[in-house]
Amino acid sequence: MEIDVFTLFPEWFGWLGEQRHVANARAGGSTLDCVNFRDSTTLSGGQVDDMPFGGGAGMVLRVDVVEAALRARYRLDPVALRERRRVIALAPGGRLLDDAFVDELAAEPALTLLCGRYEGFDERIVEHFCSDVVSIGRYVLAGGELAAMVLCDAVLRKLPGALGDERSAVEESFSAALDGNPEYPHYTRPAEHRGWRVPDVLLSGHHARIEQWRRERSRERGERQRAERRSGASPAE
Ligand code: 6GU
Repeated sequence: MEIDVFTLFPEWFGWLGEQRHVANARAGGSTLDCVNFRDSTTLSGGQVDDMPFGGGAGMVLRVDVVEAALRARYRLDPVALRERRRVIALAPGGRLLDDAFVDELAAEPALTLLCGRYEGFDERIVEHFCSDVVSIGRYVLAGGELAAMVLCDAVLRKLPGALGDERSAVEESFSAALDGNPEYPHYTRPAEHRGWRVPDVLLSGHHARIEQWRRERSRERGERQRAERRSGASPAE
């Protein structure tokens, strides 16, 4: 997997690169590179954004600046780029990232992530250069960088060898192995703390019963989540 992140704050991604699963993914041949929009802008003073036509608060990332950055990186008209690799704008109104979408992206050979700041992107960037617009939730962040890091974290940990133990990414929350339900509860030592006991079945050594207990707890949690959504605790997607 080759991931290029276009941002005004490439140094923020240093932290992400230090995470073990990201380092493991890199050791396995994946790349995570950052490109600063400012490095290729032809505007004076490193300008990358401008005031919105029609008025309003905030600044908008310019289409010519993004075009120059994509051209410099790929030596290609960016209109043709999205036929070759997923080009993803991070924006709060985009397609919600969930486990199935993460799997879809993890199967791609290459991703390009565009992080907007301020009021976001000139719409022509999305319309002509992007294959997708992705959001990590129905709330607004000050910029796309944290969302891009969330996406990279979630995608890179799915790659073979990223996690120490290959089973970790198979039977986990929202995976097909758990029918899309959240993960079952985990316990470790001590077996009792302040009278709070670990469920006996987990100490029994009886693998079939443990498996059945975990599936039941996972299904229960899923049912509770769905009931909460129906009752308006959070909107159904
Ligand atoms: Cl992808 N960007 C911004 N700015 N805010 C968000 C988001 C993305 N996803 C949720 N909120």
